[in-house]
Amino acid sequence: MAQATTVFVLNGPNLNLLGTREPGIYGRETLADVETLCRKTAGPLGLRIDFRQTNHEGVLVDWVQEAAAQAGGIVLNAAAYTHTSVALLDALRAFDGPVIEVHVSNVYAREPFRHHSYVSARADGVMCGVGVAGYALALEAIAPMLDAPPAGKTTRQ
Ligand code: CA2
Repeated sequence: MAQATTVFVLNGPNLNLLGTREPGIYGRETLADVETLCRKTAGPLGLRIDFRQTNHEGVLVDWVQEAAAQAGGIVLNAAAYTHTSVALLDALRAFDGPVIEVHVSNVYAREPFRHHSYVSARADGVMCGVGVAGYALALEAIAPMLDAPPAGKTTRQ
């Protein structure tokens, strides 16, 4: 049985390197800092978070399927799989709860291949280009969606 107040915070490939390289694009915070931020943000919102990172596409798919049984919502930074993975989109389409897509960098100010997101086709909202604060904002956005459908929507497509 899915726990409505549990949110899976899922991170894709190379995000384990956050804070170690390319600070001009991704800042200096590490993924451990992001997890701490998420936990601090989730507490007052009454959310329990399950924070994970993988470098493997199929593992992300497995986790989205697991979320269907265990979580009310998903905050997802799919990293490079954002721009390539139909498999991830298909998995997200089988998930009934709210999904917020996060990107640390402003992907629209970067290379053209980062301008398309498969995840966005299913996401209820997108946080992009505000640094790791986007994770906290995503949790604030998803909290009220866990009890009610997203504004303007009666059913998900
Ligand atoms: O801006 C984001 O959060 C991205 O999802 C990060 C991905 C990138 O492929 C997306 O286009 C945008 C890359 C994550 C890799 O992060 C690194 C951090 C430090 C050093 C190397 C990679």
